Amino acid sequence: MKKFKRYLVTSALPYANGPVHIGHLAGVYIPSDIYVRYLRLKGEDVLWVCGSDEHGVPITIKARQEGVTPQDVVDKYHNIIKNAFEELGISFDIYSRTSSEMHRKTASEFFRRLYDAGKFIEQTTMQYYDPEAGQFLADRYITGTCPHCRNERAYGDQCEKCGTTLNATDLIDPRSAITGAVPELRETKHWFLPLDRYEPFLRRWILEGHKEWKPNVYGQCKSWLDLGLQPRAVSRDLDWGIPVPVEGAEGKVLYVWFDAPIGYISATKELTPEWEKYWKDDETKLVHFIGKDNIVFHCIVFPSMLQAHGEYILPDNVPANEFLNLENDKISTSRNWAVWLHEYLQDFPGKQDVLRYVLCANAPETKDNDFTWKDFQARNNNELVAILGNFVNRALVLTSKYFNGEVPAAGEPAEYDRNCLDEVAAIKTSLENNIDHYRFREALKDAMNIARMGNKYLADTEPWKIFKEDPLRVATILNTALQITANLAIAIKPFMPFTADKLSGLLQCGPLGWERLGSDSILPVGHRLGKPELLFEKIEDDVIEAQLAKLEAARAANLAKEAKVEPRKESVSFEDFSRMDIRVSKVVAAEKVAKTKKLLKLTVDTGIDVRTIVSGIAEFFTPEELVGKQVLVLANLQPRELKGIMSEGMILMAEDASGKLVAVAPESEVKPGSCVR
Ligand code: B3M
Ligand code: ZN
Repeated sequence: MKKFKRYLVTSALPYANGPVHIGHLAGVYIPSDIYVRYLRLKGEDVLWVCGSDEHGVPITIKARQEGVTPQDVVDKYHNIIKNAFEELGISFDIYSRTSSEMHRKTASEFFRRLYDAGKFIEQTTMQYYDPEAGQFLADRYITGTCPHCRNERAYGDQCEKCGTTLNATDLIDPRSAITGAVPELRETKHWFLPLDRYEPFLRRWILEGHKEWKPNVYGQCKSWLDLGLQPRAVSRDLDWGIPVPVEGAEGKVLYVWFDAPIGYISATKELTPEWEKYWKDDETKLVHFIGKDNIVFHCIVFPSMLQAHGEYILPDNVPANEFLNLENDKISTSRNWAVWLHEYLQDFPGKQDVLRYVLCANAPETKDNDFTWKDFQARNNNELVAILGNFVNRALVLTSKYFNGEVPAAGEPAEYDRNCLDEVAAIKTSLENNIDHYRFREALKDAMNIARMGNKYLADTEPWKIFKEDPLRVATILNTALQITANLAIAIKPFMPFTADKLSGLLQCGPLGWERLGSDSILPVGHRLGKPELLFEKIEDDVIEAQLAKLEAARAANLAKEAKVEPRKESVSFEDFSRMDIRVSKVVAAEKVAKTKKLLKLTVDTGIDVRTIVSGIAEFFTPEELVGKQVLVLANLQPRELKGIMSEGMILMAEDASGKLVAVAPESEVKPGSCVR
């Protein structure tokens, strides 16, 4: 591996159109935080930049929905996101935003330089225009019927029902989502980055030069390149964004995916006057942490922009992760199917590291993974409490009990003691190798293996059984266990910084640098330890059930909202169901109930008998059209009196969200009295 002088780490800029959820964390922010904390512990020169992505159509849509300005939207979410990251210990050197003046200036200059050097092509294309709103429509602002699945609510860029990528002009019956008007096609001029011209460079740089990239990243790049690249528009007709800095571009802004990655540069500029060292020197290792949906922008588009510019370095690696699902379903902001970071922090105060641990242990590094609350609970209880917490607690409590909380002097070490301490040094090598190669799950396992080993060591040596007859041996065992504990305080630090600090506090040892990891004598003899305290606590079932109930509520609300249907009712047993006596019946007579608007008095032949049923359907059916019709009747409903008439049963009807009723009947003529089950 090439040795670099310094590091510049970037993490995808979250869209400020909603809060951050566990999918973002597991995919991008937790791995990058681990990576950067590790580099810092090693004393490397590293900068880590991030910020909110505040342009783009989704933000204007959100603003319209909420009746506020786009600036209001980004102000709101920028703050929520920034604060939540901070509380989780995500340790960016700067968390900036793309609505900043510095960014406007940087992105404009970038565009202008490419423009002046003739790196863009200008093209006039036909685009949908809303004559009522007086503006061109972004693809997301056009809805219509999907030509593939006939979904009537498809968008101009995608049908969310069948997942097909669409062009706005593919839609049947297109409508403007702003005014509902029928859009018309009009000419509009845009600037395009001719990606096809960068193909040879990209092939050389990625396909030949970066075979070490993760297979999912390399594979995606290869298939893009093999498909052949097309020029890509870098401007849009929109009134939210960075104005295209050339004459005759009124009403046009930079495409969000053009300006957003430049945000990494703007943020670095804001952070340090020495920013150029990090962006323009080959001895800087640039690493982009992203999710898989951003691969093409970071591996193909942005590098082509950088190449076109000419002064900047290219990323050394782009360790993109796959997606995290939640309880077996795709995480979705619009469907509120997510665990939101700011809500987690409220619901689980002080448990930042539990989330950090679970999301790293279960990170979607090579394939999509699933987060479940049961797994969250199990990992907390069986791993953090039972392994890490338990070992540390035993070592500290025993030392406090037998040696007054002072590190005892070790006698002659047994082979087992030696092996354990040697093992820590071996684990360090593996852990470093894993982090260096972006394998954070494995690295976390390595760190936890130190605790596993410590636990086993105490269980095998049983110091509590031999203290009376051999206190010297116990002194050696506890010295060893405490050295292992101190090693743990270092090894877990990139992953669980809060716990590492707490543990250092319990050990009263101050901050320990990475170079101490693997040492057998971190804590000197006679060193006074703090009072033992538990590092983790068990998470009980009711806490998990409350989270599951929250998700269930989101699911029900979605069903009701999206499909305009009632949420599912509570389960019934088969026995409950079979107690209903539902019969095909025939209406033999019908008349209006006097002085009512809604009621009809029906005489029906249920096959068992001919009876009277009063039904609230007069607004939807005339008596005449009902006579002779087959209907379904709940025949064993307790009779009740309505307007002085005894009603013996109920006619079953389908009712839509608007309250409209439609009769339900067998498809063909069936003998009255036939059962429905
Ligand atoms: N905001 C997309 C996303 O959050 C986008 C990343 C920009 S990184 C320059 O998935
Ligand atoms: Zn479709």
